[in-house]
Amino acid sequence: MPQSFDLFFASSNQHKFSEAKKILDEFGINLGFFKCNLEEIQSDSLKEIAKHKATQAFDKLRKPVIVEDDGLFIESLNGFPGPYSSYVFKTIGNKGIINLVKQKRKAKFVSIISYHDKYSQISFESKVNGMISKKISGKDWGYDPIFIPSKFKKTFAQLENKNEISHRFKALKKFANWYLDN
Ligand code: ITT
Repeated sequence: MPQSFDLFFASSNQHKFSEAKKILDEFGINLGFFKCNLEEIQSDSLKEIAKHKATQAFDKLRKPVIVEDDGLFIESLNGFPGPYSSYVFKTIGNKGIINLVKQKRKAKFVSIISYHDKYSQISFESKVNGMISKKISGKDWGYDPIFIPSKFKKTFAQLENKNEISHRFKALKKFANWYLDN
């Protein structure tokens, strides 16, 4: 029997979907994967990028959908790579970031979740503060091997409980509370 989903997560990134699915399962929300490449507009605002991705995803799918836009903001680099995190990861990667960050290592990971259905569009934002590690440590996915959340000594890639403390978890929790209320 085909599975019925409450809503879909539109993304090209399997890691993001897998984490989001586990998180929303805990809220009793059954998330399906709509694997696709969404165009990212150039903007200083993650929220504007996420909203644009949500509109595109809904236009393609015509079903309730969420998208997520993330950014790693490094304080000593005036917030770089921020909204350009995806491009910077593909070009200079974690090694390049480590080479750029010398003394001041403070950073934050931000997540925007944008929901879109026939009637509405709404976005939720959350962040996790932390720092850029001195070396690449742990499992290879995105910036996880170089981001150490505050109050921890290990990178996201080394932590068992990333999914309980991450930017994604916090933004999805806000979304789930709204979704279940509506
Ligand atoms: P979409 O198709 O959903 O846009 P994406 O991989 O381009 O997928 P983003 O623009 O939201 O996703 O992410 C910006 C970059 O940050 C990208 O290189 C991601 O791999 C990385 N990233 C996002 N969340 C992450 C996380 O929890 N841990 C490590 N890296 C992450």
